[in-house]
Amino acid sequence: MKDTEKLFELIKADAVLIISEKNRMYFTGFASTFGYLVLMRGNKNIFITDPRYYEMAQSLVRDGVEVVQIANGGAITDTLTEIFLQNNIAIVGYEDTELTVQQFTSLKHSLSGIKLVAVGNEICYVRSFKTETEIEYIKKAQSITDAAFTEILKVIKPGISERDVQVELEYLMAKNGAEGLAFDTIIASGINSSKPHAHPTDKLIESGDPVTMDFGARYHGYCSDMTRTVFVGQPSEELHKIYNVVLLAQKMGINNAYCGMGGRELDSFCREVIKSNGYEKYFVHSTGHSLGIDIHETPSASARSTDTLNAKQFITCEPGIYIPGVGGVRIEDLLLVEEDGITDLTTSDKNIIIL
Ligand SMILES: [Mn+2]
Repeated sequence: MKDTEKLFELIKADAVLIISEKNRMYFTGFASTFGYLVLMRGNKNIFITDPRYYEMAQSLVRDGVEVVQIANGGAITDTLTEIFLQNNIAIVGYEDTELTVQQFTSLKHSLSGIKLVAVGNEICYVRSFKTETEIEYIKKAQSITDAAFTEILKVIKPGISERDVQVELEYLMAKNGAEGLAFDTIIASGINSSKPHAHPTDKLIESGDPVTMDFGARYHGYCSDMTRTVFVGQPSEELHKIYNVVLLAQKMGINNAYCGMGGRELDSFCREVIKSNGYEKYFVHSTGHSLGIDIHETPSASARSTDTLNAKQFITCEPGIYIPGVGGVRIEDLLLVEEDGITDLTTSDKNIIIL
């Protein structure tokens, strides 16, 4: 659990209490719907869970995590208080980015002798640096996504509905090894494609339609994310032009990306191309985000980002242009930042595809 050492370097607390499902999964390597994890300095970590998970957790948690079963009928806070007392814990970090107000209030009430300090952002920061295993999971998730894209191209034709494309695409990801979805699949055709996060509808795809597909697979709990806009039959001159501008913007971002650059800098490489072609007001979202257990993690690439893109971090590059009543185009690749450069993990073709 090297990550806990990194975390304790950033915070002033004797222990950190992890309650959220995703952070528990991150620090224990074990997925469960119930549990409390106490991280302590010196790589002493205690995972408290109930009989549904106790036996399984013992064999599946990472090294350095002791599994404790909550006393039958006992309150979790009694177990926590005991652990804090035994280990001379006076200051406890909590996940301010994850807890509900109710959870926080109840924690504050039941752990009255303990000083609680917010450490949510520091946890996000530690999670943003991926281990080799996490990188492998994300690469695999992305390769599943690319494989599904190749196969869905055979399915898309005039007369098929957006919903049917969604279902087929999700099936293809599952067939290629996805254990689930990274997020709700976006399929937007024709003028629906001007809505960046459109939900798939029963609309039938017609000749000349752009079809934007934004989708991702989950593998060992880790996400992938990619977007392609393809055309069914010849697009209008305007949509063809928009496609070329978005493609140029995306390539400008990827080709100029480097380890240590600002997220804002990556955004501006893409945004400038769109701006110089007169479409600035139609690029209505940021350029990219990282991912991991969550589909959106830090760092981010936007005009307001203060993040740096460091080695072992991911970033998507996904500029888009959306014109209401006309349609939209988005192209998204997933990039891995490493000391010696950037790797584009998305292998699918992005030259204009006309089916
Ligand atoms: Mn994305």
